[in-house]
Amino acid sequence: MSLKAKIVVIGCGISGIAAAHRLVKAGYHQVWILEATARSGGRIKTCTLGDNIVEMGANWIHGPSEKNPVFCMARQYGLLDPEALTPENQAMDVGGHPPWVPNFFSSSGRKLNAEDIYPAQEMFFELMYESSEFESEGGEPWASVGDFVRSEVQQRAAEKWKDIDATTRSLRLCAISNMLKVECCVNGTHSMDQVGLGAFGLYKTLPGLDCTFPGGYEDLVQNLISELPSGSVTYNRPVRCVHWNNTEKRENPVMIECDDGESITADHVIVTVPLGYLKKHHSTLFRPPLPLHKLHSVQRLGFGTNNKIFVEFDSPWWDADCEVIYLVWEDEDVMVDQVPDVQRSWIKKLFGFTVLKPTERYGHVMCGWIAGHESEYMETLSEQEVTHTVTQLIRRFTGNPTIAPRRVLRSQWFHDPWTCGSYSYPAIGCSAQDLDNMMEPLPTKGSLLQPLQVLFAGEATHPCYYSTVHGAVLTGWREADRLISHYSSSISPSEPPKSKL
Ligand code: 6YU
Repeated sequence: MSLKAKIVVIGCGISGIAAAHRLVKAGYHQVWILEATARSGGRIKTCTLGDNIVEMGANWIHGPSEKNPVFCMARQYGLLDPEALTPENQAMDVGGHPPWVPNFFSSSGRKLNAEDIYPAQEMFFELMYESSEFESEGGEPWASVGDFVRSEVQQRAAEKWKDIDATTRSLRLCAISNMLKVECCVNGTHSMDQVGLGAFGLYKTLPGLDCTFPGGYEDLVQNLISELPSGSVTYNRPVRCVHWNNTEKRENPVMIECDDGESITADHVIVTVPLGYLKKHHSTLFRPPLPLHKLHSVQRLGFGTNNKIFVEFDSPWWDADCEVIYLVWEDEDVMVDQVPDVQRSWIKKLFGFTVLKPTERYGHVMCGWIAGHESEYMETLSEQEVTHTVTQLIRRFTGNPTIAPRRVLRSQWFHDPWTCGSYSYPAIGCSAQDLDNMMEPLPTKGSLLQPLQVLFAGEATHPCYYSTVHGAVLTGWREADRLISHYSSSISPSEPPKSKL
């Protein structure tokens, strides 16, 4: 009888799809997804640049190994290259920092000797590792990861690099600024000064060398959607308000009000909208409003912007084995990851480019990465302005005034009205409790009201894999399982009434 429960999922990103998929597989046949846009996938978004496939959102399977559900599904659907499937690839544990072959260029147009920079990289990785230890150790000597890094580099550099020449030493400090900008992209934050030192270690990595989907990340989405009954997803149907504890229609405790005026009743709703959207719209999205402790966690958790700028060339200007290009500004030896005048020099926040590999598949395409307010400003510029600024940047750093991109394409996640940024991070003042609060269903425990009216999934509700696709999938499954076990443990489940969407 419980299989007749009417369940509405808000959002057709991977967490919403995973939730619906799990429920349908368990035999629930009144499961519907309401999606604001005309497409499935949310922050998984595969596009094309000329003949090339490019990912505007999620790019890699982070930690492709047995415990990663994205890896397991992708393997099952036959979506991965053979190298990604090898036991060696799955066993590689790189702690979230893939060992890419770098090229370093400086703002005076020089290709730098990587050997000069490696000691700075080594020190920085050590500090990242140490930053992640405070969560389990308790206590935090500094409020943010940025503060900790700056203070420790100053001390350690004074000791370890005391015998090296001033120019190399200054260059290494400039390289640390570059690495902080990389971390801003990884963490999806404006500045590492906003990432809580004590909470940084909440994020956990999985073994496995990151891999991509040769046919595009959306292949995973399409495979899962094809296993849902047709008509399960309603597109272009933004939800305006979730009325829970809906006393007027007692048989269905939840009433979902859509932007187009349509109202849909349900026994349960699984909300998977991004944290950025929640931050902006929580006050109108829920009636009654979210309980204070949940609302405070929505406000405390960080949700920043990380954008990509894809650039295609006729021929490469980087080494054949190069996998990442770092751009080191020689005036940044004070270890900064924020640009003072965003409008004039937003491009200084772009840390560099990853090179799309293999070349036979992608041609000569690189992906520029830029986080924070500078990235949000970049979104407001025309594609021509972005192309012009990126071209000037590359010419300056290579010292080659003739380099010209063939095509440029950038993402605009901050101005996407249904996402409002890229992904979540543990901001200063956050703790594991905030992620617990995020995933807590409504009404909250102890209430005598009908349970599990509103459930919460989505990347920002995972206790340790937030900001990832695998984290999002696991939260969708978690909330589906919560409902499945609720009904299977009920002694006499009440049959929800028949109703049509
Ligand atoms: C990963 C990666 N990756 C790059 C960039 C981005 C992200 N991620 P969705 O938003 O997908 O779905 C919600 C839906 O709801 C959506 O369709 C909306 O339209 C809809 N909606 C909203 N409002 C609505 C309403 N009112 N009514 C109806 N519908 C509504 N993850 O694993 N590998 O390489 C990257 C990357 C540029 C933007 C990523 C990556 C993040 C994932 O994309 C993201 O988590 C999931 O897709 C989210 O799915 P969802 O279902 O929750 O929401 C220490 C420490 C370090 C911490 N970080 C380290 C990890 C770094 C993460 N790295 C990311 C890097 C890249 C490159």
